[in-house]
Amino acid sequence: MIPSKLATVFSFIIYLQYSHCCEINLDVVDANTDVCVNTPLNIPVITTYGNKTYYLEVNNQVNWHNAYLACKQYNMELISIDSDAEFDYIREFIKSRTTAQKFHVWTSGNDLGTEGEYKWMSNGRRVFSNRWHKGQPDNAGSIEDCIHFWHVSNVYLLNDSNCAHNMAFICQSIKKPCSFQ
Ligand SMILES: [Ca+2]
Ligand SMILES: [Ca+2]
Repeated sequence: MIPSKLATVFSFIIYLQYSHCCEINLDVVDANTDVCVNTPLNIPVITTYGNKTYYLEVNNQVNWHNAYLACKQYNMELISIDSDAEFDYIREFIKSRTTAQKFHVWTSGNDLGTEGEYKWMSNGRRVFSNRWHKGQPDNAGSIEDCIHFWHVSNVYLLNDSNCAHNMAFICQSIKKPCSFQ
């Protein structure tokens, strides 16, 4: 009888452990399968191009690593640019949202893995672009590893810069903003 009672107690303990486990797991699954993007929508900084939705953060300027993490918190990715046409669209979008001089914007492009091999962090693809500022990328001071929209004389083109600098940033997603659904 005693072993039987012990078995009952152990069964109950196992039940409690599994029921606790599974409830938590379901919550995690729900969080990861959101069908829309929860970006801060109190300012009109969202646009779409092709199947992508973009969020431009203009008020919170941060270093490249924190820009990457901030996009993750919105269930998005720091922007990758698949074509010069996409670059031109985003450049005009940035220009339409700010007249500030020297307004620089982080992308996910970087050569942090291997110096001189520029890749988009969000999809691992190599950076092929005709939209570099003249003489860029130059790895100036041997400390420039992150790519941004560089605003010089009202022209936005790409530049590699020190990842520690604080800038605006753009997140992207193939999901729609929740408020648009
Ligand atoms: Ca570099
Ligand atoms: Ca540079």
